Amino acid sequence: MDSVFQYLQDIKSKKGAGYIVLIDPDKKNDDSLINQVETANNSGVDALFVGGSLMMDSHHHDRVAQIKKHSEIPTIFFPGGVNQINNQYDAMLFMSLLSGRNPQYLIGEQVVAAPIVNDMGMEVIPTGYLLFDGGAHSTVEVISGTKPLPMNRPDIAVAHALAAEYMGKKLIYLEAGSGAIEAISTDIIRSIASETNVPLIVGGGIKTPKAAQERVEAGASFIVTGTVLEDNGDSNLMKKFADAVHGG
Ligand code: 1GP
Repeated sequence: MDSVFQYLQDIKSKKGAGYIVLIDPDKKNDDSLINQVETANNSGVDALFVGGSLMMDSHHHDRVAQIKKHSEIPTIFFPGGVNQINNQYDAMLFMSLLSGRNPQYLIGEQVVAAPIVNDMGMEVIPTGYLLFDGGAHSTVEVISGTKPLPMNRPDIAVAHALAAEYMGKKLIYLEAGSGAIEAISTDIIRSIASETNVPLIVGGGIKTPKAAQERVEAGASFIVTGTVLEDNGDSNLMKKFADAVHGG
């Protein structure tokens, strides 16, 4: 593989869009972690994102090692903070929380992380992260101390996405927050996709394959699901999501 970013671009051009499963290496998922990774290996999932905003015990790095050991697809660090960096990953989203006005998450964490990442030689994918109001106070909203963007203002959303593009971001993550009541609206996705050229990752509160497919049709390049797969009785759900995202 040339690079994980190239791999993601190839997925987009070959399949139309990519399906990514978010695995939160937190205590609450301890029992289901390996099962989630093995199901992803066998369900047509294109990559894993690994990360979370809050860790409720000290075993984060052990769980990441387990995930990496079992994963047969690219495992990408989705950082909640500099304390979560380790050298297990194939690449990381080097994110800046551009929807917020908290300097710690715009540049502070990044400056602390950069020399560590450089020393590890990890691939970085510059990513603009835009948090929207998905109707539930998300953990990232609380931890980052930032206000999410309103879901009913495509003009504000487009302005942020254009700024991300002009700042050189290679991906833009439209986030409704893990466990959101409302996923990113198709209006917001359509508005941003028509004004920018950066591939859009869309996640937060996507609960059905149909909702995923609608977001791809609106212009999403990558769909992320996490919560809906945790403790889910339907062992085929990941495959159903993958098929929907890939236009099956
Ligand atoms: C959160 O976008 C991801 O960062 C996934 O959200 O857990 O709601 O699927 P869900």
